[in-house]
Amino acid sequence: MQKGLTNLNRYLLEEQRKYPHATGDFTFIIEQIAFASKIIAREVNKAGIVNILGKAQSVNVHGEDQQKLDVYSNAKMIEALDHIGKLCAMGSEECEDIVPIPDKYPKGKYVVVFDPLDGSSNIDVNISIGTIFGVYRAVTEGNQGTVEDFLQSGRNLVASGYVIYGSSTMLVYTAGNGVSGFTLDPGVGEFLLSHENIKIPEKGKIYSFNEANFDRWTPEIQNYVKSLRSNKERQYTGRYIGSLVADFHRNLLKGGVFAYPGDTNNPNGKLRLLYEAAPLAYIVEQAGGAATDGINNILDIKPEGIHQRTPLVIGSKYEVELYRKYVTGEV
Ligand code: AHM
Ligand code: MG
Repeated sequence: MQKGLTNLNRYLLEEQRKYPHATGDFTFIIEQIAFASKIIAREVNKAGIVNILGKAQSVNVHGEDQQKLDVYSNAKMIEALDHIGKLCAMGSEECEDIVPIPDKYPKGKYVVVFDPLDGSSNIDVNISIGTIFGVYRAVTEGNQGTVEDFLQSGRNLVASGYVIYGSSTMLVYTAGNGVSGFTLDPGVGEFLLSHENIKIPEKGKIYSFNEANFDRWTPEIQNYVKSLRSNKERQYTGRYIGSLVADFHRNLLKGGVFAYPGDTNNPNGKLRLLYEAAPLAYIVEQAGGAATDGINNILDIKPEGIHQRTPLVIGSKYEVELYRKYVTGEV
């Protein structure tokens, strides 16, 4: 497809035509997510000016401070998706329970999961943040949407993606046919195809961990990090923003590994399987990379609860596989 002239809608339409039985439901869902992300991008960009930065009065279900833009972004994602008749429920990192579709609207066969604004603690300091999303087919009968519909492994994802609000706003997306990136042209308000068939390098030179947690990691994880630091053939460099979408996006394009392992304080790490780890794992796998919790492929883990956390090691195949080998004692 021709770069620059292909907007997201055209791309989705052309993809849809490859599947004669496709109804367009799915295309509509992605378009609405993109729409919500443009509204979020606008607010993120003007946050400093209109003085809406700062913490809201509420704390989310994980006991973390919510920023006002979290609340706002969550509301916009729900508003963009609740009325379209394609979903039977939504799941958000910011909501304790699954989000039902209001009775007044028709229901559909999909469920959408999202972290509406990841890395929100970085908002005040002008660091790139992002929205992460995943789309599953509902598995339960009827169209009410139950928790069961969300407790699916990442293997069942129909699509996933993220939007990074950075020096430009970009939407990166897969529906199982490779990974494509679209950059928002603010002049026309359209996402334009800018990165076709994104592939992550097989090996990278970047590692991204919060090394302040080093003393709380297991000796196996410590040894893995030491092996990267002392690697003679490849001079690794450490890059850690502390904003998952930004760290992931850089490593996807440049190669490398991001890890948020478990530690003695938080055995399952910090990141959520459903809203963060699985959607990004699907992207990375489609780009030729890998994601593990140390033992299992992230995409094979079936969540037991919608807010379940998981250790996450994600990026280039070589570094992720090496991590698994260290943790399982193979090296
Ligand atoms: P959030 O979902 O509450 O915004 O937290 C997730 C963020 C990720 O973006 C980032 O990778 C991680 O927290 C950083 O954690 P830490 O500050 O412990 O290194
Ligand atoms: Mg998050």
